[in-house]
Amino acid sequence: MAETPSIGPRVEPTTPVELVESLYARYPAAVAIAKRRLGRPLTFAEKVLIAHSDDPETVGLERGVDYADYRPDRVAMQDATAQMALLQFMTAGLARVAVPSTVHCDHLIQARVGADADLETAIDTNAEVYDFLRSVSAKYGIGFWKPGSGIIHQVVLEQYAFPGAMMIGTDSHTPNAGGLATVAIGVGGADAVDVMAGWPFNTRVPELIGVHLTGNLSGWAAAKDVILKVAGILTVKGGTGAIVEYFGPGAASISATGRATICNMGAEIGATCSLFPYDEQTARYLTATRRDATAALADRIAEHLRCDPEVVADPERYFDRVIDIDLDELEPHLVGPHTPDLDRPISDVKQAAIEEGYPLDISYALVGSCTNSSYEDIGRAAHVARQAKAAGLKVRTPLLITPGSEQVRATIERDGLLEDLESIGATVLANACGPCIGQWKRDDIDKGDVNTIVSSFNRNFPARNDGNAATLSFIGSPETTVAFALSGRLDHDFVREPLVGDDGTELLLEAPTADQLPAQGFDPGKSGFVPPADDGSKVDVVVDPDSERLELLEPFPAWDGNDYRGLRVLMKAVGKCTTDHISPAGPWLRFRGHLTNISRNLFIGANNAFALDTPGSGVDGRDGSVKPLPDLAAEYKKAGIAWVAIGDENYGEGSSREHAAMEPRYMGARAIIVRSFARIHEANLKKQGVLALTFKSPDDYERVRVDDEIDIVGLVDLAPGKPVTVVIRHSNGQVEQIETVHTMSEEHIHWFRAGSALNVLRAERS
Ligand code: MIC
Ligand code: SF4
Repeated sequence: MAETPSIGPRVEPTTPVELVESLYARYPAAVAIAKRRLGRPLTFAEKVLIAHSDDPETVGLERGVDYADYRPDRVAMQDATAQMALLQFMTAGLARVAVPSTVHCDHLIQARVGADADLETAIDTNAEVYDFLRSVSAKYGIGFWKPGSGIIHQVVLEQYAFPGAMMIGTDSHTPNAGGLATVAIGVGGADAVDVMAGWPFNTRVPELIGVHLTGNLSGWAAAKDVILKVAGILTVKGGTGAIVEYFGPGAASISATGRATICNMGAEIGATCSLFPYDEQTARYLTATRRDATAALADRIAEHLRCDPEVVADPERYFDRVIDIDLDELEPHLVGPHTPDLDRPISDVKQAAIEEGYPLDISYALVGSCTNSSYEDIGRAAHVARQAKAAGLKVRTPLLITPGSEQVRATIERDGLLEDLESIGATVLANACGPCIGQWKRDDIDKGDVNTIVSSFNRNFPARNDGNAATLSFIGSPETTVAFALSGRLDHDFVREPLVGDDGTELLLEAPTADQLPAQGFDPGKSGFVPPADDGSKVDVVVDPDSERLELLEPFPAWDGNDYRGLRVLMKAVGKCTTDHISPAGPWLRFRGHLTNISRNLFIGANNAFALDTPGSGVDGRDGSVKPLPDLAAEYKKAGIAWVAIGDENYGEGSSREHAAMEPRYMGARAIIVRSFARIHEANLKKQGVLALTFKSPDDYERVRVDDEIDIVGLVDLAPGKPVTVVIRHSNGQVEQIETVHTMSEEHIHWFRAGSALNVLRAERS
């Protein structure tokens, strides 16, 4: 492993051009080696991966099989995940981070009245956490972006991403930077800690899904509709373990920020990341964001920043799967409720809403989030607003707008776009995640009220935005969202039917148009960047032992060398069990730096097969009593009873939050056994020393009963590719033996034995 750097990497508010140059210098040789080894042309993703491999001559190349070590160019963390990541980093005993890293304050700002007041309140209520993040960043050589500077993925796109780069980020929507031709992968904090400590990023070589774009985006169809359509085709697990690469002539009609929307929401299909090639659109965006020097460098190696021509000519030969999308035929879409892959063209929404009994009145419309808050997005939304204003119409549904970054906010304000939206009744919120992550103080409904909301966000899992599982959340583009806000009705097809004002005025909206980039250039607004201290050793990081929001971490115990015997089944999830079910956000974001306190939310959103009437509750295997799952886990823990949790398909879908893995670990889980896992969550469990097992035969899920005791045996012989035997002891004395499989490499098994990956890092440092 790398020695502790005495001088850390340069951390600035943008990527230094020398870093781009030194990476590009590696490309020609690395690409040539991969071509020689594989004996064929390469896709763009393959070029980025090989250029970042630890050793191009020996790195594993077999997709979906080999594990490989990569050296990302940077690490980005947002405030809700950075706390746990940095609490772990602090225990590693390093002086500074080894790779350029930044922290972005965006998740903890609650939307309540409007931008300025909400930001002030956030700075006040989160002072302890912001102070912690600021001082840890200063100490360890990490750049700090203050609250109000914007959502992590927008800031990364505007400042740091560049063509051919590779980065990791502690947030599942990190792939947003794929819009700027960056391989950007969402990870848990423990993965970020490894890279910041100078270790490589180890992951399985991704499979490759190609999306061939033809035609041109036009009319109401927006970039968002491309990914909504792809989500409908691939479903929420269809991208698992794969990079989705977009190519073909249609890409040229999609702006860099539109591409970022598409790549961002690739998280919703489970993709490792998504990627667009470098071209004029990318160069234009780089220039508009004051990075023309980077564009000039990229031009010089442009052939390496896209697929080889043979791949474009015959994609079926080189991708594991190819999807064709003709943009000329794309309609605006709406997805939901409850899952981002329930996809319908707008023309079908009316009938579906009536048939399914969705409430037809829309209670709120929300524009923004990291996926859709660019200059172009707001411009298209504002064009719809201008048409309504000219006809004297206002929104029938309250409309909230969250700009993605301070730069976008300042620019849309200067260019009058905010005013357009405000003139039809919109409220502008702080540059932050806000309602997207449940930081939304909503007073118009009671818990349990069934109601419909429409947003331009990316996730719509139950209870995500407002903590109310009965809210039906639908997702479309920003312009679609504004059009729905104007009619206030889910059964209004705004493409074909006119809006009708209170006085009978009719307005058939024209399809929106807007500039992709501001004609007068971006107004950078107030800079929110704080550089790290020159000498971090002088900076003290204080964690108050009585704090309810921050807690120093104790290492998890190492494996004791014995098989697991007599484990209880804490719960068996039925259907979707996302990270929002395992460890919800919203009010719980408060405790993201305090493992003991946040563990009180463990599984409170889960639908447990043994107690289906009350989500979040479980049955005590000892006496059959029903209680909240966090209480049951705490009682088992107190009694020294270890347990397993059982999951269905795509278990752990959604967020990168490692709390969803650390909490079970802390509360006594030894294994999570599922029909299938989402990628980041499975990696997080392995990092924290929990066995992540998959039923070899998915039907074995049915065998597990409420009062079973479970043994997991043969653990001394745990080996890559070798099934693990699970013995199920039913209370009637019957015993069943089943096989489970896992994706653990030698290294992952080492983590399991040591108790966690962090324990291995600590041991190597000492
Ligand atoms: C999300 O969109 O779910 C989040 C909140 O951004 C998460 C990160 C978190 O839970 O802090 C993500 O996507 O990884
Ligand atoms: Fe923030 Fe929402 Fe984006 Fe997650 S999806 S980073 S919560 S805006």
